[in-house]
Amino acid sequence: MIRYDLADAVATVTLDRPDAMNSLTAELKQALLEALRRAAADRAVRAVLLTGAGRAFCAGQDLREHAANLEAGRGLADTVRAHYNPIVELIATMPKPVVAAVNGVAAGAGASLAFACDLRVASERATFALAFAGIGLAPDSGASWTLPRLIGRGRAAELMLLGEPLGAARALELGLVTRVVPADELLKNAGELAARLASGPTLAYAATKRALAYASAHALPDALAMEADIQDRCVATQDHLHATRAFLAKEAPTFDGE
Ligand code: T3D
Repeated sequence: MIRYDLADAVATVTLDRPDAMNSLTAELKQALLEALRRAAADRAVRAVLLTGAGRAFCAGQDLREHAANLEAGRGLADTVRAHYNPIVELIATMPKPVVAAVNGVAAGAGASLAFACDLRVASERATFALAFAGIGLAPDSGASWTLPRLIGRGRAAELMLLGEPLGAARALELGLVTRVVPADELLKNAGELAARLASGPTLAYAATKRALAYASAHALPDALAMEADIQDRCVATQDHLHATRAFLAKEAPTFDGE
């Protein structure tokens, strides 16, 4: 259900349930959470790539399992709190960059997973569908937090209320994705981007994620104070010292992530 591959300091986590468009059962969500925890904790991993097998990135909640829960009177079976929330929080806060390689449709919570990542590379075949309202639900898995921050409240409200799918080209226009590439080049392209990040200043990237998250919910004086604290830590890293020396020596910097 989940494939986990580590190469060149990049952990590639693949949702691998293509017959059901990588829709999320409780078992798959638990496996995804464990794979992400493994990647977050492993110092050998300096970037993460999240993608889907087959023609979908992720079709969101498995609606067959969901229907069975409804019929049995279990409602959501606590999956939002037990699975979706910790998955999204971990993607957003793990101290290393996470890149989504969006290979096909990303619907409902599948779209939310992509939005939680730091960067999104989309195949020309990718679509994003805020499918929640279509089945009488509100956005979850962080979409109400991430999407307005990515494309603005007005656009986010339109996508969420109307639920119409958004193609890759339009997603690029809106700034929802970093780049759009031919389908057969997606993994190579997104993999190269993840590898580039994995050879960068990992601690500074972690600090950048923290600063962005903090600043999005605080006033300027607080954000300035946080930047000062964060910079105190970055300035003490080996990567900063070596990169500064490399600049003065007119050499390309190399970063060890320390
Ligand atoms: O716990 C909770 O439930 C709360 C949390 C909710 C979070 C959410 O994610 S809510 C949103 C859930 N997702 C959706 O509403 C999307 C449902 N799927 C679709 O709208 C369409 O399938 C797609 C737009 C994703 C793709 O359309 P298309 O025409 O390319 O493919 P298809 O023929 O509809 O689907 C192919 C197969 O995948 C099909 O199975 P079959 O008939 O060949 O055996 C279809 O049933 C299956 N599939 C697609 N999405 C899901 C799914 N099976 C289970 N759950 C799905 N979400």
